[in-house]
Amino acid sequence: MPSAALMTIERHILEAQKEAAPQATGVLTQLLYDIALSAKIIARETTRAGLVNILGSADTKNVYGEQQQKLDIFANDVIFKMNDHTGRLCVMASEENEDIIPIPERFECGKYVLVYDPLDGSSNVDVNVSVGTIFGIFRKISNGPRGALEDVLQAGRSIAAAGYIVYGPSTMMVYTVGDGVHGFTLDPSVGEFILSHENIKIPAKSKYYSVNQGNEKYWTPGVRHYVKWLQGIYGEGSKPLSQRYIGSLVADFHRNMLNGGVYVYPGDLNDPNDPCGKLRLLFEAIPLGYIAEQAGGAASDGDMPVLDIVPHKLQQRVPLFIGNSELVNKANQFIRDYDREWLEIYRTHRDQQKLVNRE
Ligand code: AHM
Ligand code: MG
Repeated sequence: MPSAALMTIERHILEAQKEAAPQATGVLTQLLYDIALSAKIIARETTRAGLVNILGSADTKNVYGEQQQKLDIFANDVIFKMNDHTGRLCVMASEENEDIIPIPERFECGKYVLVYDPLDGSSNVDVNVSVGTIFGIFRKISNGPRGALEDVLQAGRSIAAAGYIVYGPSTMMVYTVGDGVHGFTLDPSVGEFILSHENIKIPAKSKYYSVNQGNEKYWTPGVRHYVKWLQGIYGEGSKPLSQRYIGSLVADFHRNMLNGGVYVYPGDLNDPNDPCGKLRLLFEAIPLGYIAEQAGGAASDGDMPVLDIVPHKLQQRVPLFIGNSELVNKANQFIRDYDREWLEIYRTHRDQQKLVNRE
């Protein structure tokens, strides 16, 4: 067994898989390694972003009507091209694409499904602030020879692996296959991700909460009370948590997972037709929710664990409370106590899948 300093991500994934599933064929291992390789290529571009003409918005908007950055398109492309021909995947879905991304007919289909947000928080690139990639891997469940929408719209409980890459002062990749959460730091001198954070656990004692306080006027009463509670305004003997908000979910989540805390992007009642907040269930909340649970934390939409929600569409949005489980449970409690009106409206949006199935 090599010392931790020599443990590359490839070796770690391989050894973890051998232990967890000795009969495994190694496909998941190779798939994770392909993602690590994509991450290195994206990292090379994010660190050079100020030097080449890749900054600034492209002339396209993404499926949410947001202006895309050129690096979004680049990262989206790298991940697709690294994975379209390997025979490991049957279908992909990206936050930047409106529909599922089929594997081109000329390539073989495999047994896994990849969902990803290629460059989360990409508006931060222009100002040289951390961004990230988020991914989740499911198993194919449809019967046809190629992958289908059904393979992508799976509840988080059936996820096989998840991870993220944070492009910060150094590049880190964090992943789980259900046996804890492990973090690797890219050593640019050798071009390898080296194990730097083994078996990460969210600290029991929290330091931080992260929320966009600028949205306060849209918050529901439950969220207002909850944030006041985090600020220690209700006493209860605890000192206030510090507020930290980068506006890059991966970076905010990463800090809170290592140092203790909770990230909050709530739903609101600004528009009753859109009570779900900003973040995406499939591309952001489910993969990070799986990591949070594996690290001993929790992830909720304010009502139930995000991993138990069955997505009914690719672009489904969801409120997100993620991090230390005590702080996440407290959010659920405030919402239950103060937000009946919001909950009723929100649940009808979230539970469309169940309604469709009942018809
Ligand atoms: P994106 O996927 O379009 O980059 O948006 C997601 C990002 C998250 O990384 C971040 O936490 C959040 O949006 C910030 O939103 P806001 O500016 O509303 O606080
Ligand atoms: Mg995103």
